[in-house]
Amino acid sequence: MPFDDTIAAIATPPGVGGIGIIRVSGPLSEAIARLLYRSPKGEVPLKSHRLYHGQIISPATGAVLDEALITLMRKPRSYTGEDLLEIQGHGSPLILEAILTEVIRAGARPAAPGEFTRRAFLNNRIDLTQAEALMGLLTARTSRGLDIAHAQLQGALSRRIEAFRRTLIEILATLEAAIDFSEDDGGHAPPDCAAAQLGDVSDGIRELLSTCNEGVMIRKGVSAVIIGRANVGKSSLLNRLLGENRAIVTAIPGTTRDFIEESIDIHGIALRLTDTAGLRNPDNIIEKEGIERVWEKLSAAELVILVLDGSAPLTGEDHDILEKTKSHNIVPVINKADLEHLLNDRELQTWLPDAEPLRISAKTGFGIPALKENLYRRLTGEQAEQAAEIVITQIRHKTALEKTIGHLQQAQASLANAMSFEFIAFDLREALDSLGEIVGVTTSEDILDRIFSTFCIGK
Ligand SMILES: Nc1nc2c(ncn2[C@@H]2O[C@H](COP(=O)(O)OP(=O)(O)OP(=O)(O)O)[C@@H](O)[C@H]2O)c(=O)[nH]1
Ligand SMILES: [Mg+2]
Repeated sequence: MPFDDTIAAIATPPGVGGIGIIRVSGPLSEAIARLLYRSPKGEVPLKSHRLYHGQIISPATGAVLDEALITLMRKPRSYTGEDLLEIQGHGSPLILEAILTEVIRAGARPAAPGEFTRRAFLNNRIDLTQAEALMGLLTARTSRGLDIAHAQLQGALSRRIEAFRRTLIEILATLEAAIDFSEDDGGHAPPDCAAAQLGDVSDGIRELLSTCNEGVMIRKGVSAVIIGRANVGKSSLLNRLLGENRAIVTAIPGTTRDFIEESIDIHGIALRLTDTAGLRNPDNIIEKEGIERVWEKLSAAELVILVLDGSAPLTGEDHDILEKTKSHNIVPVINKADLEHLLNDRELQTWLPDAEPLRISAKTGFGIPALKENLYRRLTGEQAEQAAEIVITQIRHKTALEKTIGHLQQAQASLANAMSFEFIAFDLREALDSLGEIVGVTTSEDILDRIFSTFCIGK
């Protein structure tokens, strides 16, 4: 889809850097390069995909804006599939703004968020899953998240979806031939292999769907709040999980007041941990404020790590916390396992009949690996760690796959009941459309708007 306008943006992050890059894409790219670029050698041919050193000037005044490197990548071999100009200048916000202003004066317009990638998609350089993978690469929180985004960018998910689509198209072709055939002579021969093929596609899609829960967590991370009464060892636990002395730990109850947030990587899931103020009858207004905020934080957390002190009996404060966290997704832990166990397990069991609290020691590290495993299992369900290379990370993909399964079930039922082939063919076409939404063959404008608006400007 050729665009007749030219877009431009600063592609490097705001602030001071070693270099800064301005990207220009569209039919005016070469003209803009010729207008703003001065080579020390005089007139140069501006060959495609070559780096040229020289000056960027203001055409109106002749003033030198920067010493820079420029590359012109002629279509179709460019990121966007259009003529693309990259100007590498010094990473000064003022210089980059000045160059961008001249680029715009020369006829380009400021690019919208994600517009370069949107053009890459619309010019068939990449499909939609690859565009989403680019975003995944930029925002990955763990190395596993990065691996998944890389695989998706390389087309792993697209190839899987395309394989499903090819099989469905094959079945559809067989059915359509059979429809024509039955019109000719009234024969009605159901293709034997269609049911088996449909079953295979459904199984494959279900397998992909089974990765989604974990995939979304890998992409977005999960929030967990550490709560408990004062002095039970919440900050010590945060430090132990992080492997560094991030939070202040003292023997004085009421040490922590503000939230302290840090992330840890649990099998590729970024768990955002928040250490909180100990919940008790506050000593003063500062502590009171801290405690009130804990209850607010609790309501937004996906996971609650409830810390109890194993070296003391449960207190009224513990009871209060146990009561208030009943409806939350809690992982109870009994800390200070290195000390004599004075907590009444029976009493605790009446509060937590379904849970088996882990005994840990934030001080010695005892039980910490088991706690991490426990957190991971709590998040992903009982399923084993997904080793799958292709992991679904977008709810958008999940929804489309579920719709596909629905249509396939319908088609399978029609086939089993020897319904007319037209019915089966109808459902197969619907299934194909749903699969097509994932890669972008059949995706509406507003979905594209939603996807690309999450990108940064210049991407
Ligand atoms: N023996 C032992 N002491 C611990 C353990 N964990 C924490 N402590 C001690 O318990 C005291 C309180 O620890 P913190 O980590 O500050 O406890 P907290 O729950 O964050 O306390 P507040 O911020 O006041 O609510 C400190 O003296 C720690 O050294 C443990 O596993 N074993
Ligand atoms: Mg603390």
